[in-house]
Amino acid sequence: MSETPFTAEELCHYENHGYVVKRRFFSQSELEPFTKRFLAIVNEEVPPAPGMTVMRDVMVAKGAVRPGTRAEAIAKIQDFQNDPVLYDGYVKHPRLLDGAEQFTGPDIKSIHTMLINKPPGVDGRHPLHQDLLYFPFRPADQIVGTWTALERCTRRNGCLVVVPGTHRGELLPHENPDWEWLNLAYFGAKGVGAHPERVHLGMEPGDTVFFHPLLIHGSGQNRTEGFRRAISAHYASAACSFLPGAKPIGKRRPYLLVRGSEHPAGI
Ligand SMILES: O=C(O)CCC(=O)C(=O)O
Repeated sequence: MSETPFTAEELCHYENHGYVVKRRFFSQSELEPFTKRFLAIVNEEVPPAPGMTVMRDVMVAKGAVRPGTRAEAIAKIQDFQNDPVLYDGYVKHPRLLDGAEQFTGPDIKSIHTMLINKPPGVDGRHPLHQDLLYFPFRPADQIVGTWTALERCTRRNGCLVVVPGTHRGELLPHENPDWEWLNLAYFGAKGVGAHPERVHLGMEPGDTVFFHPLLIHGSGQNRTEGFRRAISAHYASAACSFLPGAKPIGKRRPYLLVRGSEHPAGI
């Protein structure tokens, strides 16, 4: 097993609360290529890699907001497994994999990738939800998400919000909340709303949260003039098994081995 980047207290925090924040896990110079690459893609200086989705914010797509720049139009890019700057630079970063390995074990697959761009001037909220909804395999304890702040994230610009301890519950049914503006596939856990025990995770650039796929989390509106950006990946043990009747999401979102060995009966 690789060396863990976590202290015993940090692991205990993850176990009890369902997440742990590692401060300054990436340096500013390590983050810069990710923001630059994102801007190059949205400004059409670099074509999106095969399989990548560049998603516009719903308010822009529906004409309710006229963005001043291309970057102001975009909610996120996802599935960047064919973009070497983002995938090799972030998802395959040995430090991040050492962290993920603590939860997945030694044989690690990357299962989802995103760079979330919360521009000023749109609603952009992400309702409280559980990411396990998107992963048709188990056990949940061998899946982990990582989310790294590319900017300072505060309550004012829509930082990540978590409900500690909810990783010990079940996967809840999800639905579209009754909001006027909701980005595509931003489902919320049914009946959760603005949970009274939610905690706002203020983060500095490079701070990285590792979180359990059952942890209820989301994010608020960006009420500043600047952008709130983060890069995120999910990992699972290659030994996870598909739920009965479930299938991989296909070529579009391949589960790719990033450390260790394949498991013939695994994902
Ligand atoms: O970065 C955000 O605003 C929230 C992202 C998130 O929770 C998700 O995409 O599952």
